[in-house]
Amino acid sequence: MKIAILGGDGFVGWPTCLHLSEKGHEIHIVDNLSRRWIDTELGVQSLTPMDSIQERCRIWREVTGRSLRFHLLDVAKEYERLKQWLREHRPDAVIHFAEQRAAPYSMKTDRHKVYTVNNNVNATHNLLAALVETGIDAHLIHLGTMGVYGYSSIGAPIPEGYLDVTIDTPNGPQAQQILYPTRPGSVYHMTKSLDQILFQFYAQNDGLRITDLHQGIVWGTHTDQTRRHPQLVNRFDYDGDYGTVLNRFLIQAAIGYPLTVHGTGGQTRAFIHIQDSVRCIELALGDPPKAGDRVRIFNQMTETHRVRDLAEIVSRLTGARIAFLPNPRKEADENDLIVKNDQFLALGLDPIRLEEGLLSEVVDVARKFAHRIDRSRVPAVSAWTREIAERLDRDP
Ligand code: NAD
Ligand code: USQ
Repeated sequence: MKIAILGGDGFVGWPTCLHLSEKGHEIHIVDNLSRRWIDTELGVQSLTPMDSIQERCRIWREVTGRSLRFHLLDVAKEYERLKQWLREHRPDAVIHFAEQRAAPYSMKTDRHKVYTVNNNVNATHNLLAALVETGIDAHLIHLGTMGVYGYSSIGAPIPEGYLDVTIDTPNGPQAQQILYPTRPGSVYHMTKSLDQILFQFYAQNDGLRITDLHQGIVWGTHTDQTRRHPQLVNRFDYDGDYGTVLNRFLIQAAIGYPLTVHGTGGQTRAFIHIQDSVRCIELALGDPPKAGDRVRIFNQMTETHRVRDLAEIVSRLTGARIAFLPNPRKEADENDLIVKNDQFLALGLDPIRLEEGLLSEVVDVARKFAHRIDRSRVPAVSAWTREIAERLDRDP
């Protein structure tokens, strides 16, 4: 297949490009490199030393003989160029990662909120409108988030996207399936909730074939392909805005920084290893919906953990100390989380468990590159509300 990978220079995008290229697909990376610019804005860098995208593609060709083509394009701002690009290349599938993905970055200031909404909603809508306009019947796979469901404890498993409800009508009760009600916890998560409505409309109105992957927090660094050459290494974010919780705990342990648990650490979240994330995308690619089908939604996660339990696991492995800090976010202190992921298991996913991979991440990655860590960038300082910001100022 000819596959366009929007956001293919990012943390999940890059290993996906390599994995699908190795499977023999023709890969086109479309990215505006905004993530690299945001590193510059924040004064941080990936834990792992990343080469330019052009150099990464050159090395992949040298190692495997396969080519990856890179196209510098802003999917949110350059609608006409995007349409032209699609007309010219006519991909069989489009994988859409091209959004601003950090909740803390999306909550930093009003400017960051506006940027995140403009970038994410326009990127998704531009793509949908351009697919309809060009008449390209590509399978669109979008990376969404488990966070659209919200994290209140309801005691029942979260289904894969749709909820069975019964509505009382004058003619008696009517059974319906509706999109699971969204309850986003940040401006970033809100944009993913808006994406869902855009997908629903374009699938129903224009017959676009869409798969939305509601992904949990991705941890780890390497996949089989990124291991093949030091210059193919994946990015690894550890700073207070982009670093996700488990990857942050791993580097904190490596540099003797107390593990930064927000609040009581009773927040339960869904997780998936980067290798499984890439594999799930391949599985979804091989099982496209038909025109006229509703949006297919998969929960792309393999296990759930409470934040303080993760800290304890990392502490047991490494001897790191745990610090319970005031929470900069507005979120439930404690929640349960039960998630259905039957569809990927049925397609053959054999998940990598946390216990299998953690030690090698600490030793091979976090400790190897520990000298590149700027300790001053570790604290999470983006506050969800003015009141929380004032409280953190008084009691950092
Ligand atoms: P990332 O920030 O590392 O990568 C996103 C890529 O998209 C970057 O290379 C960036 O330059 C590019 N991009 C952003 N806006 C663009 C635009 N307007 N035009 C072109 N390119 C643009 O993020 P990631 O961690 O690889 O996440 C990829 C996707 O998966 C995101 O949509 C995210 O919401 C979702 N996701 C990520 C995680 C996670 O833990 N990392 C978990 C669940 C879902
Ligand atoms: N947390 C800590 N300490 C830290 C960092 C985070 O206790 O040092 C806590 C947070 O308060 C939160 C939880 O850990 O309760 C998860 O935070 P996170 O930064 O790891 O994850 P999140 O903000 O939810 O976002 C990440 C990705 C996002 C993706 C989402 C999937 O950045 O792109 O959509 O995970 S999910 O969480 O399932 O919605």
